[in-house]
Amino acid sequence: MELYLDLISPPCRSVFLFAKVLQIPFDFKLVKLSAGQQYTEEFGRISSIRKVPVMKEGSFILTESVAILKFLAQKHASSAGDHWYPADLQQQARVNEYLSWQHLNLRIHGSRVFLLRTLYPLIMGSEVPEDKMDAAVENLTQSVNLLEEKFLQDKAFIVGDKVSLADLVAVIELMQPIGTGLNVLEGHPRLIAWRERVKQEVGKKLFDEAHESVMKVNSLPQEMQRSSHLQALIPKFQKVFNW
Ligand SMILES: N[C@@H](CCC(=O)N[C@@H](CS)C(=O)NCC(=O)O)C(=O)O
Repeated sequence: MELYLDLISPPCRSVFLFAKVLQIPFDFKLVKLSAGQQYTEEFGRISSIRKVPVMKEGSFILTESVAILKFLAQKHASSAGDHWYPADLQQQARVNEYLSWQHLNLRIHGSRVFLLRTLYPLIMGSEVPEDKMDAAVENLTQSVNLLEEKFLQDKAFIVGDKVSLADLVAVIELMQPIGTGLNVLEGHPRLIAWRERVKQEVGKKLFDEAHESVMKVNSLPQEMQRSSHLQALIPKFQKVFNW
């Protein structure tokens, strides 16, 4: 199996961590987003969507992190255990409920805060407008509150007493704004304790290794500034901020 990844990306980290936890051997194919490698001809042949993660098994190519995670969970259920993506219909529906919700909530708002706090000035050539930043942080705060009140509640994990794909995907998304220095878990002791439980399930060392680049993301603009491709990449990256 080949996985096309850049660990600065939350969906890539979830796929990377899950493959590692399941001990599935794979070739790590780095697609360095800050160098624009998603736009190369070579990567275009793997995925016309030009986003990571992508999984390739022989001639079978799969995009979309959630589809990849479910595929791996179901394929390896006999060795990995059933809890990551339960066969029980109601429990599976709870995992799906979270995975469906997160795309337009924690994922999108966490990414926006991340991009505004890291790349906006470099790409747009100006400081982040205050109202844009305030709105992004406010939306993210609402998502974090819903994660706690609707999805986690007083349970150990989102589905109950066992960790599932929902927890993994939620925690790696939360780490994106946290990497920029915005502690979105402040004042949320239940979420802090839950994140520790999820880390424990994944393995703390592995979890921290996967988050190395996002935890030093504040050096990303300087790193990009040194790239000889920056001027060509700026118009492509500017589209990201047209929301
Ligand atoms: N829905 C997709 C989202 C993937 C995605 O947005 N990947 C981003 C990194 S987090 C990417 O590759 N962006 C490159 C680009 O837009 O140029 C998934 O869950 O796999």
